Amino acid sequence: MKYITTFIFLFSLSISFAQTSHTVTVANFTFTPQTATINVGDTVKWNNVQGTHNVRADDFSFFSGAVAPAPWEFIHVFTAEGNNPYYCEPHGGPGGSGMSGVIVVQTPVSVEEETIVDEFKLEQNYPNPFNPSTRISYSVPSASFINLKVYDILGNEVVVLVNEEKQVGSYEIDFDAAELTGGVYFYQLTTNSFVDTKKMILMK
Ligand SMILES: [Cu+2]
Repeated sequence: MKYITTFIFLFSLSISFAQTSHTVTVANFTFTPQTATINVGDTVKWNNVQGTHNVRADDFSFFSGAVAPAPWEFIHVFTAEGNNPYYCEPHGGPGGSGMSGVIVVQTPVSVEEETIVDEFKLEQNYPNPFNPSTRISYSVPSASFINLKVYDILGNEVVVLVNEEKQVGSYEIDFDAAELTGGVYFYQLTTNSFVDTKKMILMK
């Protein structure tokens, strides 16, 4: 007896890179939040609401300009991974001293989803043993031409139960063996990518 089992998997890979804008509030000699963690491509807006300040990266990769009284906004887009320490020139210094902050830029985490679509399945008939009829169930994961036949113990074809295109779904079919002699029979489900055979016993 030959069993071939084919599983069909559908892998859907979705990666989202949502660009987000983050705000750092500048007030009371403090940047809030002091450490902001963002994704590559995100924007940070410093919003000075109180006092006279500026924003300058330790490495000078971004700079709001000369110290100026509130209100003002400064926007910078971060396009590379890494830590970006910065400070306010009159009230802080490089390396995190005084009025300072850090923008931590990360690569967005990709979201990977795996969906397993149902597989072809041929169930054991019920009841089994049986007399004179039994029910055979099978599942179709994608529209397919389905062939379901019954054979006797010698491999002779006894009856064709299904021989047609079926849509996705679960199916049942009754096999009536009133005309047959008792003994072992096989039923086989065949598609272009799947074959399975099971044994059933007609008790008379
Ligand atoms: Cu300041």
